[in-house]
Amino acid sequence: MGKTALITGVTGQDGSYLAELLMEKGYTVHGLVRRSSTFNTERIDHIYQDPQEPGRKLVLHHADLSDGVALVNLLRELRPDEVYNLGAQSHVRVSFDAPMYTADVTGLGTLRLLEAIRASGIDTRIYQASSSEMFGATPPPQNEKTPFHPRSPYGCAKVYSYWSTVNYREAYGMFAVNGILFNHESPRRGETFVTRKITRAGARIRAGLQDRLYMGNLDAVRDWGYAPEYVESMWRLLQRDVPDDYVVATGVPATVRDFLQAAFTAGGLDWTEHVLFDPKYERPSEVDALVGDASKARDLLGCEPAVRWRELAELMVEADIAALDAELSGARVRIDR
Ligand code: NAP
Ligand code: F7E
Repeated sequence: MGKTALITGVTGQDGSYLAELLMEKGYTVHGLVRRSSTFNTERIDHIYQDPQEPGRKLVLHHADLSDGVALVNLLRELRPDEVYNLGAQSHVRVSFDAPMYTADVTGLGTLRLLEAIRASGIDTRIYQASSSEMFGATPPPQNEKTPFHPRSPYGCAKVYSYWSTVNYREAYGMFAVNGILFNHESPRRGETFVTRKITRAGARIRAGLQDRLYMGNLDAVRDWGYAPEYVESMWRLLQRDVPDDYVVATGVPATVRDFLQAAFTAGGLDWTEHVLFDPKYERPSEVDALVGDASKARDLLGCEPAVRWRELAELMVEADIAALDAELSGARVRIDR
């Protein structure tokens, strides 16, 4: 019998890659989907299986991280071997506009899930999607021993979730682990995160559909990796004999300006002719620099991300150009990278 996994946030960037990976490994994957008035399954449409299909490997369930009772019921019914908690209000800028909602879903949502596991009495392993945003103002390089100093409601909510996960491990002996992942991107990245905003705009400017791109702080330093490689690390974290927390990162810094220049150059454009500043995209408190020291994950898990930020910029621009060409020619666009 193959293993069973439950993924919260299965419709997100990481959830979609993780579902693919686990299905390839023979898992039956259950995905938690929140109700929406429009379809929100675009990233997993290519692996979707109809309920009538015999022996299907991907099963979707309507629930929400704000609904603790639904989580208990789901866990009791499914009894998964592994739970990946990827669901979150994950946008840092938006978390300043919706701090309570972010605290509820990104912070308390994790506690609800941990309690649901405890209340349902099942024996399962849980992965918590912790974030480099927890380090915030603490200068790089950041590793598992670096003190947290979050700079946004999102960062604060993730710190709460991190410590709740550690607490359930210590208090109840639960196999609960934190992956402290630095920024990771892909052609499936949400359109309002900086990398995708840049590569999508590059494709549209190249096609003559827009001329300007308004942006915030170009001096911020990030450590950008490739999402499909990072979801492999999530799985590896749950296969260890002993539960523990790990940083996952490339260790290679770049500014937003570096990424912008690389992406626009790959699209045959000069970014200085198109980019304008709009303070609307600045944050009330910024995280200036995140650069990870992932030596523990490299030594103990064998995680060594290969794709660096420049290659990532190029592959994301290429994907956005191809998607736009397909859209303009009326072909159905499939996000399969
Ligand atoms: P994402 O693309 O924004 O996906 C977030 C997922 O959470 C989506 O499936 C979303 O559903 C779901 N969600 C939102 N609110 C929910 C709720 N109330 N109940 C249940 N599900 C809800 O994020 P991602 O980039 O894949 O990141 C995955 C996780 O890793 C997140 O927890 C994020 O905070 C964390 N993380 C991300 C990065 C990164 O660089 N990508 C780095 C460190 C940590 P809809 O599709 O319906 O919106
Ligand atoms: O911003 C600057 C912005 O929104 C990166 C999430 O996945 O990674 C992500 O959080 C940087 C910031 O990602 C614009 O000020 C400039 O310094 O792409 P981002 P993030 O805030 O780093 C962490 C690890 C997570 O856990 C989060 O879930 O880019 N920036 N101009 C801009 N950012 C945006 N979004 N838009 C701009 O126009």
